[in-house]
Amino acid sequence: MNVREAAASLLETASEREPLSAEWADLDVDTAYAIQDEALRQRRARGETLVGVKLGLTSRAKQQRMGIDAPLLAWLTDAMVLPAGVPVPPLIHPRAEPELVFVMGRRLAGPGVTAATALAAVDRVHGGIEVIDSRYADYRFTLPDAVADNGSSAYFSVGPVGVPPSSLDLSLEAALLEVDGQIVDTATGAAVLGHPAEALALAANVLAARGLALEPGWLVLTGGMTDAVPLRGTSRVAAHFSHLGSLTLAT
Ligand code: OOG
Ligand code: MG
Repeated sequence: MNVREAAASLLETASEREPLSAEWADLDVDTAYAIQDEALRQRRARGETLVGVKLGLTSRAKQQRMGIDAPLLAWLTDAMVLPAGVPVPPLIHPRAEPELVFVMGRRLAGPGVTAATALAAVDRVHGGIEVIDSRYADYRFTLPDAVADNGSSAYFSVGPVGVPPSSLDLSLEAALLEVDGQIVDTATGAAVLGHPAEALALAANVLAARGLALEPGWLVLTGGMTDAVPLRGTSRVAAHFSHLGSLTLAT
């Protein structure tokens, strides 16, 4: 199997499959990012538009659940946007997680980007919910597997309230995750690498190593603040933020 075939096969996957590393034993992180980039190329060839990036595995809750202690980066396209009021389409084994979402005002290029310089390039911050859906059985994967699978990306929804990041202390911004009327988990922005701006800086610095930058208007999902909740058997999941409003997904 080569990079192009791996990307095409992951893009086509509509039910649980074995991890890529089961058949590609020496798959490394760099090759996995090449597969992710090739999958983006194939998505664009079928008409999707790049709208930004997401970070994954930036909180301890997520790292512990997945057994991986390093963050990852993945691509977001317009086909992954779930507009308000649209129910989550059928997926393999979807899970939802609350995230803080930046909208870039200016281009942000690494290396050497700090949390402070990163925040200065942001136009506004929103609350959001990401719906992940690993193509791998039981979400069992290595870091290269998850990178090749574009960070388990499926859909995401951005809440209606956006404010300049300077108007809030994002490390203290709280999210309550509600499933069918029960609060099942809570976290603040500090769960994300100490401050979500650290995740933004990381994204700029990791992209710089590949000759890329965060572009004006891009969305940046900074990573699940809490553990993700399975959507099977649920009918409604909501995230309530302390200053960034609420959003609800019908599941
Ligand atoms: C990998 C994707 C992680 C996040 O926010 O941590 C992610 C996974 O958990 O399947 O999107
Ligand atoms: Mg996520």
